[in-house]
Amino acid sequence: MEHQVIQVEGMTCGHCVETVTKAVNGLKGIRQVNVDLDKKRVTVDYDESQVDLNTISSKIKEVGFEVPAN
Ligand SMILES: [Cu+2]
Repeated sequence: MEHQVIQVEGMTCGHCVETVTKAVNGLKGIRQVNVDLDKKRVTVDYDESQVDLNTISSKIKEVGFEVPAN
């Protein structure tokens, strides 16, 4: 199991949190998603044999948020 914290820009309210949570949860291999609106962080636990960080970041961008490259 992989544990990652992703910095996400553009989330402003509970609706954004829900959008990101649902989008990431919809990916195969995701075990847990937690969005911290104040810290602009998405914490995710996932099965690295089924999904990777790039796929998760792409999904977050797809639903309208920014994931600064690091
Ligand atoms: Cu919002």
